[in-house]
Amino acid sequence: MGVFVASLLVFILLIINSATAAKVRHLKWEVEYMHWSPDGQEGVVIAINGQFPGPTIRAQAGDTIHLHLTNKLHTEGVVIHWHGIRQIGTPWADGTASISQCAISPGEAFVYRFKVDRAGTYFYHGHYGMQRSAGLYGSLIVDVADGEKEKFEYDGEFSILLSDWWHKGSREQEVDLSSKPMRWIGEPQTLLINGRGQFNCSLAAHFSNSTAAPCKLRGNEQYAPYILKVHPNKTYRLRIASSTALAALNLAIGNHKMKVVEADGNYVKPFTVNNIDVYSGDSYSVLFRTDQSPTHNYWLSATVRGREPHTPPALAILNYLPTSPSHPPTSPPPPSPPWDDYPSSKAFSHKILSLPGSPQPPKTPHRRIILLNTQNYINGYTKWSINNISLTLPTTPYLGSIKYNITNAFDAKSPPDRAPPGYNVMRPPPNPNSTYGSGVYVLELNSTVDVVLQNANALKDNVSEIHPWHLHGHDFWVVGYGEGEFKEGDEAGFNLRDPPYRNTAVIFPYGWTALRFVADNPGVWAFHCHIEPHLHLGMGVVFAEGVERVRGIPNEAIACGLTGKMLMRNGTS
Ligand SMILES: [Cu+2]
Repeated sequence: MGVFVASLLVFILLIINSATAAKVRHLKWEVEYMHWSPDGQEGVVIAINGQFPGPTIRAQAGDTIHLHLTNKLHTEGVVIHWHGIRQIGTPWADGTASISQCAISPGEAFVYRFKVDRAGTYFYHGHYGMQRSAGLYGSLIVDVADGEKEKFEYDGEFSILLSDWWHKGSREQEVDLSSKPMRWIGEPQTLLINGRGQFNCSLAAHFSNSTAAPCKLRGNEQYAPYILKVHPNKTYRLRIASSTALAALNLAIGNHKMKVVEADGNYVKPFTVNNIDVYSGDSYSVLFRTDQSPTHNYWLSATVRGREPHTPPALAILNYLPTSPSHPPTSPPPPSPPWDDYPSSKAFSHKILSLPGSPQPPKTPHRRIILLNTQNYINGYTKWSINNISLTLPTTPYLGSIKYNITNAFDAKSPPDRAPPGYNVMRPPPNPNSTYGSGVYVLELNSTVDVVLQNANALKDNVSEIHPWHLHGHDFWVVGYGEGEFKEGDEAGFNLRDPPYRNTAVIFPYGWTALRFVADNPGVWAFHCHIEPHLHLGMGVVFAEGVERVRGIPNEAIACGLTGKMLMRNGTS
């Protein structure tokens, strides 16, 4: 009898377990340079397992990713950041060089082990130097757990990762940016959809009055367009993420409307648009209905936004089956708003609100940090600064130096919570000089923090750019946008009812954006402009909270700099 009850119990436990068991997904990656032709002109990309873009990671909410990464770049370190994954309890797996870990040395390996706790559309990318520009990125898609359902229905899905591509290599770009005077990288040669674009030829040459020659493609080229094969009268989910180094984009599907349903892994109140703005670091899901004539094909196009474009649109083809995909669309690529139509960009951002039932922001913050974004000079070098400090990352990762109380690893003084009073954000800086810094904003664990990102005029008169800011380790509520300078009292207008919950938010020229988040994830977290050359020139800050509570930092994550020496002294390395 006892044996029977016991085996019955085991049987029941097995059933319960198999129904809810989250899986561990084992992946083995090798990262190396490879010749590739993303746009018809051969260059080198950073590839993963011989693929560009890197392999798509697909998992279910609650799964653990166990990823063994070997760096085969030979002469440079590497790390990978899992963009949108909060790394709750695993801050050392966030993949930020100098912040969460040491760069993985050539020839060495590192295991990224972390939980994907929430369904959504994410991506991953290099977070060391300018390796994202070199093509180190891929998609990360988390489906709902078994037995769970999405809050919208669809018959099929596609995933597109947007990026921008330069013919000059990222190492040379890095030297250009760090030179005196700075040599700006300029606009990208090509925009890529899933790593594919066309330089020097156009798929839509027969529509435009440009001189671009028509592309002569067989379809198997590395730069042949991505094709979305659809059946008529169905609803499709299109997952969109942008890992561009620079370009803000606007995406449209000819003759088709899109219903926005997800942003950065969170549900939003659905709304329908003809085109969607996608900033670097953003991810979205949209639904579209294949309700157009099935004997035609249509364009999916991405165009540059917010900077005067010198780059042709990226094109993919929406192919209605059984029509042949080589049958060119009969209408021109969909129109997009002019690059400097900021009112329409703002209107789009303001439409993004959380779905009822989403996490709600605390009603009042414990602390407000105002981050003034300025362009500056330091000894003649062009930099970006936050409250007059241009971020320079230390050699010892903060996570280790803070956890083990190692002094002198970074600036002991915390950066200021606001810029000097009286700064005129509408004019170039009166004193353009700035300083380097590596200080940390130490946040009280579980406190509610408001961050106001304040845009300003750059060094040149009448120039203020869009900056998409991305927070690691948390989502934040985007509680407000405003024009000009943020003033005491503006918080009365914050949206605390249905603000979107996201990890990336944009500041518009001469404006401010207010975010609220709860510092509830012990670790050290980057918060920075997602434009890679801007971050490279110092446009970021570092937050830390509850680091004393962090347990289980793998030695390999901190075996460099002063923490490396500490491990050697302790005989643990
Ligand atoms: Cu920026």
